[in-house]
Amino acid sequence: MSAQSPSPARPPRPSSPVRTALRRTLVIGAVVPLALTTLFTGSAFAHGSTVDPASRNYGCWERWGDDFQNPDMATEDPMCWQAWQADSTAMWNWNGLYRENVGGDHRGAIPDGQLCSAGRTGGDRYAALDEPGPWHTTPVQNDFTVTVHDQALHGADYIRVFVTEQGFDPTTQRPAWDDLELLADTGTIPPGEGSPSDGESLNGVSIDIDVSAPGRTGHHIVYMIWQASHYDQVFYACSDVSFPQA
Ligand SMILES: [Cu+2]
Repeated sequence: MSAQSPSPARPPRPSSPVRTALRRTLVIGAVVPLALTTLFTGSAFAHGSTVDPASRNYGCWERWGDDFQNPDMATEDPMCWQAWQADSTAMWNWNGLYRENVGGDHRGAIPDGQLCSAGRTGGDRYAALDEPGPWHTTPVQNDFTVTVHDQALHGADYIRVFVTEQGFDPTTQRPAWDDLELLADTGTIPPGEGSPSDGESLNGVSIDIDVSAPGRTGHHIVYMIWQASHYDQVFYACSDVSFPQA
């Protein structure tokens, strides 16, 4: 795929198993003031995550951030409840689930069973995100779009999207690397590329990545690795989705 193409149209799907089409939207008039705003509001901790389908901690923050002590959460959204009880800062810092200086060796840096917390980055802060259980799922089709939000216009060396293999059960299993199938790899994304997002906390750019995950039904995990390009800083995210039943 051409990295230079300004066209927002989706290119035809290649026959390669890695089927991805990164939709690029350059909004020249909007990106520059947005970049300045980001720089001058001191958002030193602005990073990002997968916002659609929502990552575990972004979703818990989005659904419950303004009502996180509501006991109804324990029955309505029990995995978020246990995450909030374990460490609320995992939600307040939904955009900060990253590791640094991984040198591209994600497998070496993150043990099996700890993918959702990026190998318990930050100590125990994100550990509850590794817990298997009935996480809230976002319904998707087998062809769907993953939206990653880049708050500080870091850009990317690449964003990779994986989906668990059919047969994996997020309600009882913690994902291991061998449970994942790589389904999209964007290559380089220049800083600021993407589209502005609505929402007070989504003040950077959103990057859409088309993914095709044939053969899946029911609850799965979408795993995202975003290798930011300003520094060796890598963001990881587990998002729970439900594919149509066959
Ligand atoms: Cu950052």
